[in-house]
Amino acid sequence: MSQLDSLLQTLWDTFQEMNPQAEAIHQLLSERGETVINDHIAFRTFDDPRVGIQILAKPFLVAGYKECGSYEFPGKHLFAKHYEHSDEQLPKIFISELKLNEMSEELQATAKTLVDQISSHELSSRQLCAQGRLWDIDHSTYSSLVEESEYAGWLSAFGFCANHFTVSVNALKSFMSLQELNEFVKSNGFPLNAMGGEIKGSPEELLEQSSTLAAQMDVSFSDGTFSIPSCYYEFARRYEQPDGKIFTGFIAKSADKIFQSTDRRE
Ligand code: OOG
Ligand code: NI
Repeated sequence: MSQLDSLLQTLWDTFQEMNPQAEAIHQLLSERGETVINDHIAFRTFDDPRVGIQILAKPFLVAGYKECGSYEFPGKHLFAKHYEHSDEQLPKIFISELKLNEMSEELQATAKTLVDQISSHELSSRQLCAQGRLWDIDHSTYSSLVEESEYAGWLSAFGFCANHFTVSVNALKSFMSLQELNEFVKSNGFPLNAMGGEIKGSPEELLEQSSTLAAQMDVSFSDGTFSIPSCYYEFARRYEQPDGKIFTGFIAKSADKIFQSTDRRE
């Protein structure tokens, strides 16, 4: 098994543990005779140069991935890049980072204390993106982060892991549309993120996406265990460009709503 294959396997195993719903949906699709191909995998980080996008991207670049698109999310203070491999069976990689200098002094200071706790050994690990949470944090610190930025809160609780895997709807044989897959997912008891409509994007935009709402997970903080939103599963259908090639990028307006799949719900 190549280093990349084993990294992808580790990320998938951790993701399934964090979101048993994804495992269940994957299983249901397999039982229908589908072979699930991942369209992309997404990661989150801070733009601190010790852990920024470039650092998380390392194992993918080493494995031959190339940087392709970049995206801005002004309302959420996020920046993102995506990477592609010439082997189209390999998932695209989407990595976003929180622009710390646009955040409050308190949030910046907290982020620094979290990153300061990562050992130099861990920082130099080529596979930082799969190391999980490398710091201690208490629930009240998480709560103050999440008040300012849901993204910062999520990252502080889970650290470095796949935030979601994404089923390629194009590769499914028994679903004619994303709508049909959404109905299948919902009828099996898994609610979808309805923010901005269940389907984000359109055939004209060359990408349609939907996602489950992140599963609640018990997370241990230094002052106790609390149930908070963890990872989600995404579904993406891509369309051909006028030149006949399939669109491989992302749509910032849609992604902006997909991020909200990990928001807290009352
Ligand atoms: C990423 C959200 C954006 C997409 O496919 O547009 C995204 C995240 O939640 O970290 O994955
Ligand atoms: Ni995604």
